[in-house]
Amino acid sequence: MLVGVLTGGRSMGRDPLAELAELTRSAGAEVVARVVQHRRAYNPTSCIGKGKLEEVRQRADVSDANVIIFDNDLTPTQIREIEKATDLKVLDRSELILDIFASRARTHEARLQVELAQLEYTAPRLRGMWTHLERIAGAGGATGAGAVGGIGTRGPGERQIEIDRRIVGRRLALLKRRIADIDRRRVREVRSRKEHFTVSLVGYTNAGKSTLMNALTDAGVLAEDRLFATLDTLTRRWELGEGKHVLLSDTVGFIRDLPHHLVASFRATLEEAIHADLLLHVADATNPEAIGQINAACGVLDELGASAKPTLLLLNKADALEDEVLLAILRRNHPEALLISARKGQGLADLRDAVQRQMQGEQQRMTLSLPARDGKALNFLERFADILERRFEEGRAIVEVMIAPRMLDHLHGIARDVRHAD
Ligand SMILES: Nc1nc2c(ncn2[C@@H]2O[C@H](COP(=O)(O)OP(=O)(O)OP(=O)(O)O)[C@@H](O)[C@H]2O)c(=O)[nH]1
Ligand SMILES: [Mg+2]
Repeated sequence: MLVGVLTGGRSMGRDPLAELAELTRSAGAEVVARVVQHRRAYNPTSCIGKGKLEEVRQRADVSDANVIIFDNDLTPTQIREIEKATDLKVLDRSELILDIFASRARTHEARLQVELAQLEYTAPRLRGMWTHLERIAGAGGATGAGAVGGIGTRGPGERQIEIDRRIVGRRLALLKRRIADIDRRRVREVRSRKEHFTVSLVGYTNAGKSTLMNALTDAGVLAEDRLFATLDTLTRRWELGEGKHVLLSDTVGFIRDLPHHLVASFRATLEEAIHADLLLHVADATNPEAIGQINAACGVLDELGASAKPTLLLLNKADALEDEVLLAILRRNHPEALLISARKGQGLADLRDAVQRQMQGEQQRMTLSLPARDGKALNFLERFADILERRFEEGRAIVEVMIAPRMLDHLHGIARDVRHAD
């Protein structure tokens, strides 16, 4: 059973619980009932009002629901109150997202990241429970587990609290260490691709990133109509023609109000996107919430420190567009955006041109002189720069090239004797 509380000015489009229903379906559950309440503010003790809580209890009973999912995040007190009143398990939106991530995590890295996010999210709740237990245990006069109380206040419950707290603390520290290792390895890996132009697919979950990845490369990644189908990062060569290529990465999707811990935990996975030369922001132009989703994705990029990257917006699913008005608004807000269909291959030639222009945009014209025998360096120029003219003089190759500053740095790294001849 889904419950949504619409507070103050928060309007959530036509169907306020559409996304929560999608998340629920993606988690493998079936929605049997929905309740929406308009309130000025959340009720601090039970989120919804007292009368509404009774209605929720009755509706849940009639529809045979076995879990209640709230569209907003709940405090430990609110969860306790609602569970007490309804006798059902209560989840909030963040927990539901974390649950989907946990069930989807396949790689070792993703599993560690999800566990960290889950522990970080639940630890304060456990703490809430602990203080509750502490109050019971400490009724004899002590005020906390660590306080020096009178005889008899250090009951078994209290000892358990300390043990649990230490176990969670140790596990958190271990996970953080392991993830830090992965982070460092990722950074090295990403840096080692410096001589390639890297492009990352980013955007709201279910926008069609993986479908586009498959259309552009032969990655064969899983693409399906579920939220968070992709949880890790995959990188493949994308041949642009004329011997040019870029490295294209597909990664985990974004969602509005992404649990903060999840963003932090998935930094390693998102490393590729953070360091890409170009971001392709994929948006589902058929979704009534497209505008909000584009803004939410921009918000996450901002949080990751990647909002200043060169970005190209792709309005995807052009083959299934129905809402002319929405499209007109999207085009007016983002005149530079490309309209594509990853499924039908529509607009992909334009996309390729745009990426090529972006690649060339950073190139500068210059004349270089290097030893004619340095096959490695000449080969590098053939692959990663545009050679306009080439001649040989006294054992040296004089080449006029269009080359990106990054590539020039790399050339200096692999060739011993490169001189600027202009
Ligand atoms: N009609 C239509 N459907 C599309 C298009 N591109 C993707 N889809 C569908 O949209 C759904 C989601 O596609 P994915 O490629 O898995 O989306 P994603 O952005 O990778 O999603 P996550 O990995 O979950 O973040 C799938 O059912 C796709 O078949 C398109 O151009 N047109
Ligand atoms: Mg995907």
